[in-house]
This record gives sequence, structure tokens and C-alpha cells, in this order.
Amino acid sequence: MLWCILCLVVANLVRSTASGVINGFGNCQMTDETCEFYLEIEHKLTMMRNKDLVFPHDGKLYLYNVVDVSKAEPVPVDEVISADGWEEPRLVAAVNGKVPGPPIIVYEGQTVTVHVTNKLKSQTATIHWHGLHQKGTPWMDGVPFVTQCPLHPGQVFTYTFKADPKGTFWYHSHIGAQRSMGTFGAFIVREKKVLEMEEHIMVINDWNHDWDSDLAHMKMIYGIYEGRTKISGSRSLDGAIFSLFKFHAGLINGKGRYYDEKTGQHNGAPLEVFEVERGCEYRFRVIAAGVLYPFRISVDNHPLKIIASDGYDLDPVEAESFVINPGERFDFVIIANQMVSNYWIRAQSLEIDKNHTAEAILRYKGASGREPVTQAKSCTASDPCIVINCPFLHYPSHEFSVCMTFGDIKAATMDDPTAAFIPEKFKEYFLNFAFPGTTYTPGSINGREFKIPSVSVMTQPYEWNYPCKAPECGEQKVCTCTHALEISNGDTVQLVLTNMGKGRGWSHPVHLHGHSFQVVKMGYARYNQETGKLIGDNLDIDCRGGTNREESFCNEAAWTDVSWNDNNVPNLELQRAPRKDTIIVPTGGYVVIRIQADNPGLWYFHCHIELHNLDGMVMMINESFAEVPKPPVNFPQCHNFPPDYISSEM
Ligand SMILES: *[C@@H]1O[C@H](CO)[C@@H](O)[C@H](O)[C@H]1NC(C)=O
Ligand SMILES: *[C@@H]1O[C@H](CO)[C@@H](O)[C@H](O)[C@H]1NC(C)=O
Ligand SMILES: [Cu+2]
Repeated sequence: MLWCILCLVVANLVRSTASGVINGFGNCQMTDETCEFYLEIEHKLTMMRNKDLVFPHDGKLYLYNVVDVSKAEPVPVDEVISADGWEEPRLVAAVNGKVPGPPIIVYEGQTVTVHVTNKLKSQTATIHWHGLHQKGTPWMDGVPFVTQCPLHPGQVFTYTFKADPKGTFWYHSHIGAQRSMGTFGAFIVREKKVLEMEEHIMVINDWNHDWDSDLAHMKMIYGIYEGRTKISGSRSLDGAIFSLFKFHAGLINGKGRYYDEKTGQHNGAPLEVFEVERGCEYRFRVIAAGVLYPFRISVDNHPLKIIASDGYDLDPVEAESFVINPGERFDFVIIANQMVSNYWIRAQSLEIDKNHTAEAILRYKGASGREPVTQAKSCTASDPCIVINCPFLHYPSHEFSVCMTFGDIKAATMDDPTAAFIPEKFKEYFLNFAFPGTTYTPGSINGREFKIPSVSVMTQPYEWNYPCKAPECGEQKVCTCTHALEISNGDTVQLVLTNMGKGRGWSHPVHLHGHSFQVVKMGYARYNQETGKLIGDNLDIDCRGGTNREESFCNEAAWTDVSWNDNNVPNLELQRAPRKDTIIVPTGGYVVIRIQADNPGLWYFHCHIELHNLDGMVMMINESFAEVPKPPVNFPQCHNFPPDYISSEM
């Protein structure tokens, strides 16, 4: 008991000082009405301190001129962007000189002002505040050519918006695949009350040290060659495909290790250390900032209590691990009740036959500075491991891991009764996230590859062109256009997100801007329960189109059982549906989500795998456009010359 009180006192003391990781930077206090931050996006090189190169050794970094590491002073790790310790410096687009950028920590309801400067020399930039609703400020959402014009090199854009809702969010570049260059950081909205426990932020991403963002996309399409042979991508445990993005390392808070594939030896790069005090509880806010791979996260000897996802509290569940996909966040609690020692924190990709693991260290105060020697929990028939948020239903049976999908999770409380459901305003739409096509198979939604407009469509509404229409678009077609779904004020919108037909094969973490949605049902593919491998699509959905399900593009899907139409889908979770802003749409399966149209704006809706997003798996929710508030005066404009709307009239 005494311990607990001490833990609380320490947690709140740590919070009230302006420095320290868990407080972010700037000086935002609970009582402030507004909080102001400055972010500069700038190219940097990894593995350098100022102009001096460094090398990794035994968890530390040393200057190149060091001959005897046993006698030399290591370079402070926080003065270097070490990434996976690969010595050839890699170009990053850092935020305030860091990867990840500094955490922004504010309090619920505050007005946040962030001055973003693009200090890149030849690239544009924008920053998106992932998970924040931007109610009343849709032009602050940071999506280039949708809610604003991108910032040219040298330009400054001041974002101002309300910190709403509370929870674990993040900021990241939203142009091209710039996020893969390290342009991201945590954005935490705290409740205005004393902390219940100390908190740690854990930003995790997959890392490739050869490529810049556009090259990554090119290689995904045209292939990666090694020794004149095109390498094939790896597979997920259920047999789903991972797009080609060469995994060199996983990073936790920007730190990881490069493992030599042949020898299995790592390069001794420094890892992130999370310090805990024996007897205290800790909340970890985990943010998946990566490009492509999901991670299964566990802490040796410490069961996890999962308490929130994407900013919303869940009915807590105990688990050995959870899976996090690009764009998602999970908050978990651990009790530091083990021996004073060091323990591995593991984040494993879900690939078959690869041991791709990002590592960090949980260090009890008083423990040695040595690396952990702990083992992951051994999952057995009598004591299986529970894994939360699997993108499939079954692990191979010999792994003794039991999946609890997000469809099995409940919200902490009954949903807000003010989120009224009006039967007359019920609308249902089917959206298929996939790569259909015959010769041309871009990322698409309902066979529509997103064409990025050349103007900021929300703020220059009369200047856009390229709507999706027949005859280019249709049941068995792939077209390229600026895809938008119109919904209007007060609508209760049920979206059935599918991943089926000819274009399935990959699982997609789908992210909606401007809203959180209720996850009311998840439907999974058919699997072999023994091997966990996918056999075929879920049959609740009729893909229509094509001569059979395998050939159908699934662009105009519907419920197989027509009695499910008009809000009659059985077994929906309507009482305690958890809220999310990013959800995995498993290959061969579907997710039913609901939103209330209460936030006029133009909201990007896309796969959060950076390379799929870049490939066109994007659309916009055009919500109550007549009620979209006017942007501030002098809001920047951009267009082609001559502008599209003029050339189309000529
Ligand atoms: C996988 O790698 C991690 C560290 O990266 C290591 O601790 C673990 O033993 C490895 N597992 C296997 C099965 O090789
Ligand atoms: C959004 O909807 C409004 C109203 O129907 C329409 O005028 C506008 O062109 C739409 N914008 C986009 C980008 O679809
Ligand atoms: Cu995707």
C-alpha cells in the first residue's frame, strides 16, 4: 500500500517537471488554455554526432577515432540518431533533429498550436495529427491536396486545433511515404487529473536502411533483386502476403539492432531502456509508426493488461501479447513485481520463417546495466499464450497461442447515449480494400485507385476534377479517380470494409481521419484450424461481379443473405462496441464499423501501410460539405497552371 502511494507521488512529480521524456518538450501545464510547439522537419544522417561518425559496440556508441573501447568514453546515445546501428549513414527526415520526433504532450480540451517548418531542401511536407478529430478545424488535418497545400521547402504552416479526444495519438508526415524516413512522433492527450501511474511511450517501426521513401514504393512494384534473382516477399502466419519492403530492423523509440541474416549476430547498437521501480505499476502507450509490418509485443515475465486502443478505454484484458498494425495504438499496464533485474521487451513481426524482432529493455531500478537474459513465455497446451488483436483467427496449433481478435474486445463503458442512432438516417456502404485488376493492379477501394488532386479540394472546392464515374469505373473495372463518398449531417453510417475477391491476399490496417468509429462486427476468412492457413473468403459477403468469387473484383459487394440488409445484420455489438480510428481488415474477411456524421469535413480514409496508401488504396469521406466551416483568411491555395477547371472547360 505504502509502495503504491509512493509510486503515485513519483509519477506526478515526474510529470510536473518540464523535462524528461514522459513530459514531452515545450512547457505545457495542465492549467494552460493553449500550448505552443515548434516542429522543424529537417534532413539528418544516422550514426553521426555533429560531424563525427560513430560505431556501435556492446550497446554503446563510440567515435570512429576510438581504438580501445574499454578505455574510451561512449557518446551519449541521445546525441545520435542511431536507428539500427547500420554504419553507413542513412538519410532521415527528422523532427527537431530526432527520430522519432519529440513527444507532444497536452491536456484534454487545450488549444494546441504547432508551428511546422519544412527545412527539407527538395521535398514538400505536411503533418497529420493521427486520431484527433479536428472538429471545426478540418483544414488542420494535414493531408496534402485534401485539406491543405503541402509546405514547400522553407515554408511554415501553423496548425491550431483542440486536443480532443484524450488518449494516445501521434503525428506524422502525410506526404508520399515520407513517414518511412522517420517523420513521426507521439502526441499524447492527457486527462486533466493526477496520473494514476507513471507512463512510458513506446514508438515502434520497421526500418530499412537503404532506401528513401519513393524508392521503397518503386521497389515494391518493380521488385527487389539479389544476385540477379527477384526476391519474394515474406508471408504472414495465415499465409497472407507482405508487400516487398525489406525488413532490416525493428526500432523502439528509434533504437534497434541490425542482425546479420547469415550469422544471426547483431551489431551491438544501443537499445531503448524503460526504467521501472519494483512494486509500481506502469502504463505503456504503444504507437505503431511503421511502414508495413505488424508486430506482436510482449514483455518477458510480465503479463500485459490491455486497457485502451486508439485513445479509447477497453474492458481490460490480460494477455501474453498483442499485435499492433501500422497506425494503431495500444495502451497496456504492467506491474513491476518480479525480481530486480533486466527483462526483454519483444516486438516480433508475424512473418513465417523469419525471426524479425525489435527489442528494448525493461530495467528495474537497482538492476545492473547488463542486457537481459530472460526468455519469452513458453506457450504450452496447458498454459497457452493469449494474443490480442490477431489479424487472423488461429496460430498454427503447435504454437499454443490463442487469438483474441478485436471483434472479441469490449469498450470499457456503454457507448455515449447521445450518439443517437436514427433508423431513418441509417446508410450502409460496402468498401473493398484490395488490389484487383488483370494487368494493372494498383491499390484501390472498390476498384478505384485514388488520384491525388492538384488543389486542396476541401478549401478550393470548385477547382477539382476527376470524379469516379462510369464507364471507367464499375463492377469488374479498375479506374483512377478522386474517390469520395458523400455522407450528410446526422447520418448513421455503417461501413462494411471488405478485403476479398481477386485483389485479396494482404491484410490492411485501415485508418479514418476526423472520426473514431465503433467496431460492431468482425468477420474472418475460412482457415485450416490446425495450420492457421487461409482457405477462402468469408461467405457472409457476396462479391458479385466476375464468373466466381476468385475472379470477382468485389467492387460492388453486398450481404449474401439479403435479410441482413436495412440494418438487420445479426450479432452486432451495439452496446459496448470499442472505438478505434485504425482497424485491421483481415484478408478474406470484413469489418463492420459505424460513424455518426457529426463532423463536417473531407476526411481521408486509407490503408495505413505506407506503401499501399501511396499505391492508391485511399478515398475521402465527403461529410456534410455544405456545413464545412470556412478556412482562415489567407489560407494557402495551390493548383496546376492552367488550373484544371479552366483547362477542362477549354
Ligand atoms: C529471435 O530473436 C530474438 C532477439 O532478436 C532472440 O532473443 C530469440 O531467441 C530469437 N528466437 C529464435 C527462435 O531464434
Ligand atoms: C463533396 O460534396 C459536395 C456536395 O455534394 C460537392 O460539391 C463536392 O464536389 C464534393 N467534393 C469532393 C472532393 O468530392
Ligand atoms: Cu494495405
